[in-house]
Amino acid sequence: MTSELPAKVSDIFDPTRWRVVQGFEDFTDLTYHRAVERDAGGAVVRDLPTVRVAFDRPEVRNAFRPGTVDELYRALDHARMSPDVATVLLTGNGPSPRDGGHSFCSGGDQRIRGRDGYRYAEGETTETIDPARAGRLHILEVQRLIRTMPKVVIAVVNGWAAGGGHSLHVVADLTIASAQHGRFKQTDATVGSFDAGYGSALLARQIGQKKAREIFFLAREYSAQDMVEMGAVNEAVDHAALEDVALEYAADIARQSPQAVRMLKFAFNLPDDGLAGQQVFAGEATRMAYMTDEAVEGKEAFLEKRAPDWSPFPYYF
Ligand code: S0N
Repeated sequence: MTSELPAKVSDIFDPTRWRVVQGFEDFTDLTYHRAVERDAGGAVVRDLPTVRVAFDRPEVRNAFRPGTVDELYRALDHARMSPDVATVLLTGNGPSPRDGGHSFCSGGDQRIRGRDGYRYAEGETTETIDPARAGRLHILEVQRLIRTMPKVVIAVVNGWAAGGGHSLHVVADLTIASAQHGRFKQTDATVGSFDAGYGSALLARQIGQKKAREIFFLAREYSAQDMVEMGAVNEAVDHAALEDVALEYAADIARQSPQAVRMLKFAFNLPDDGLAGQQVFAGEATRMAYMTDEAVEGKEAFLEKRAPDWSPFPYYF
């Protein structure tokens, strides 16, 4: 396997612990890495079950534009479909080369927000924008993917989590934040937008109605420790150790049964996700049922054009 080290993409990124995921070289707004174990010579000896997806626009506090969201969806969907990936670390590269500012994600790029939604490029107008793309809030598709993917998604908040970036940390399964640079601010209402889905309602489930309303209505700044105390962040850790701690979380997750973890994730989601949550949970239950002799008997009876024999299968356990 390769011994080539990836480029250092952030101040706390340790290139010896990662390799670039092949097939995503066209990314401009994100980086996508796979955790690895290397031997003493630096050669990769094995992949670990963790990936790192990072916003890579630190000069604008890692704001996302539509192309960023496209890339984010592609990386997360690749992680979703990779059978040997248990955990996704979602984070931000940086700090900013312009002013040294640290950021996880500052939400939608306000420079390209138009009356009819986000434009794909600066300079696009109402007349030139592709009507199929105008007004798309497809960050919400990413939120749903994070919510329904059968993996644990950890928001590794290395700096500002603002606006739609704040909502991404809310929808992630776990959040670890830099004690020094992790900062949280829900600016949606300040700029005339509002995440009326997971970003607000799920936050209220997590920390209570009064605190969630305070965060949205007052748009104040909160530290990582404030968020730990509210129950919105699992742990505030020393900035330099943030990604090491995230990898320790991932190692603990990898020690658990994959099936148990995904059933638990879907069970945690279910009460807040209504019928959509029930569908995701039930889909897994059906998949597991297909592996039983009882379900096989139903299928085989159909193919053999006979009545199924349910007699070996109890009505009570
Ligand atoms: C993050 C903040 C608090 C950091 O402040 P700080 O450290 O003082 O840095 P700045 O000097 O402000 O920023 C440094 C440079 O980065 C640019 N920049 C920062 N954030 C953005 C951004 N989001 N878009 C574009 N540029 C950004 C600054 O302009 C500056 O560049 P220069 O020096 O050239 O001026 C602070 O930066 C801040 O408050 N940022 C804005 C945060 C914000 O309001 N985000 C948008 C909130 N809304 C959404 O995210 C909506 C998301 C969405 O798609 C959605 C989802 C659900 C429902 C609806 C929607 C919807 O679209 O409405």
